[in-house]
Amino acid sequence: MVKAFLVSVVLLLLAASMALLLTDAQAQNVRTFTLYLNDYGFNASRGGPTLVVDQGDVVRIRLIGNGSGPIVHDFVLDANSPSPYDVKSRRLGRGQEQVIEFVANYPGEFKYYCSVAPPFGPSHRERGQEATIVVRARGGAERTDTVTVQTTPVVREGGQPGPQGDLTVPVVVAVAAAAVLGGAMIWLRARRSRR
Ligand SMILES: [Cu+2]
Repeated sequence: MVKAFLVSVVLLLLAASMALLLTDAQAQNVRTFTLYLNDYGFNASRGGPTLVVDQGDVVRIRLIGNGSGPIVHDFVLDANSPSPYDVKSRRLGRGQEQVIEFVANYPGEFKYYCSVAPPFGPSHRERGQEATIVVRARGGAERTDTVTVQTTPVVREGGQPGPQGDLTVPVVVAVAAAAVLGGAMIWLRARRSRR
């Protein structure tokens, strides 16, 4: 009986520590921004806000197409910025949305811009559709892992953005439930064998 109780306690502690580990792995900051893709700026008719994040942050940007008529815009942070990043959204028309996400692994100050350029006349960037992202360096070794870019599907106006892929709560609940169930089974078996 006492043994069974101890086993359940150990299992519960195990579940708790796993939960802590999971939380720690996700302690990475998520920085969320919303940018309206206007003609010819971000949240503005020229230029855009300076996005400030810390190295290692997850940068999550909700992009909302807001061009006039058939004009589309995008969000690009790549070699042409210039930068070590390779982030490129879809080209969004008015009312279309996309959430892009990447890890700000490289510190520095870079330009993000719209890469749309009509067959003639100035490109959107030449019209002023660019702004600055600052990635403040964190102490310690510089990270050089590959930048990961995740994007949700384009959602039409009035639609709902795709579900966020945060599994912390379901995983913790599942592990805790398994521990409790395991403990109960061991306890039941111990009780039965005593009879
Ligand atoms: Cu544009």
